[in-house]
Amino acid sequence: MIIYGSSLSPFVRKTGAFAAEMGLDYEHKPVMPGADDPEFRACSPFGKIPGFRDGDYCLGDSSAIIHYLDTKHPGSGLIPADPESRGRALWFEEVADTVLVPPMGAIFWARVVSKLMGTEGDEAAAVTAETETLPPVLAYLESQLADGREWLVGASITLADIAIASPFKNLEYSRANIDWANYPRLKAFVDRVLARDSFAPLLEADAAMVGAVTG
Ligand SMILES: N[C@@H](CCC(=O)N[C@@H](CS)C(=O)NCC(=O)O)C(=O)O
Repeated sequence: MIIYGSSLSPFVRKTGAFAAEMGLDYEHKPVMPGADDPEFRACSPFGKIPGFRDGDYCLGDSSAIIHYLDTKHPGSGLIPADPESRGRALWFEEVADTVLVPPMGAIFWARVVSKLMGTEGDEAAAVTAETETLPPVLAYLESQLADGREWLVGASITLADIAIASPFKNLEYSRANIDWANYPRLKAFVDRVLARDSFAPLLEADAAMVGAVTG
């Protein structure tokens, strides 16, 4: 099983951590988005990361990969079976992919990716994301943890936790200006999820790249 893509991508991180939480071994092949490596493009025709290969079977989207793995290896509980919990887990994955990642991406591109690429970052877009787009998302997530729960859905880790925590690593790398005093439960939650062994290999792969730009 191969996951293609830069470890810096929150979508690659989500996919790798999900596979690892399932107890599955995978090989990580670092590939930049849009790379024309034919092996990667056979799995991700539009060049998005992650790409994925399981033998001759290929996929090019994190959610599709995760649902494939969950169906092929049932019983992990990472995507709960009961309808309400399942709906909530998928809801949080969608919030991560479509609501949290866009402002995170603006900040990460301006402060990290642009430096890696030697281009001018759009700092104004980063500040707008930091001050306008991101705070309501953080407030919503804090509210979802307000009853002191450990996990976003149910009594054990699910896709919801993996998906929501993943982009926060990019915000950390970007040294995003977040007043964590306003979001104490979210801060503890993110730290707890990202410290799991399932995230470790891809976070180790980040270190050299991120260290080069953030010191
Ligand atoms: N819906 C896709 C989104 C993947 C995605 O947008 N990845 C970014 C990197 S974080 C990418 O490949 N961007 C390049 C592009 O959109 O061409 C997924 O969940 O895998």
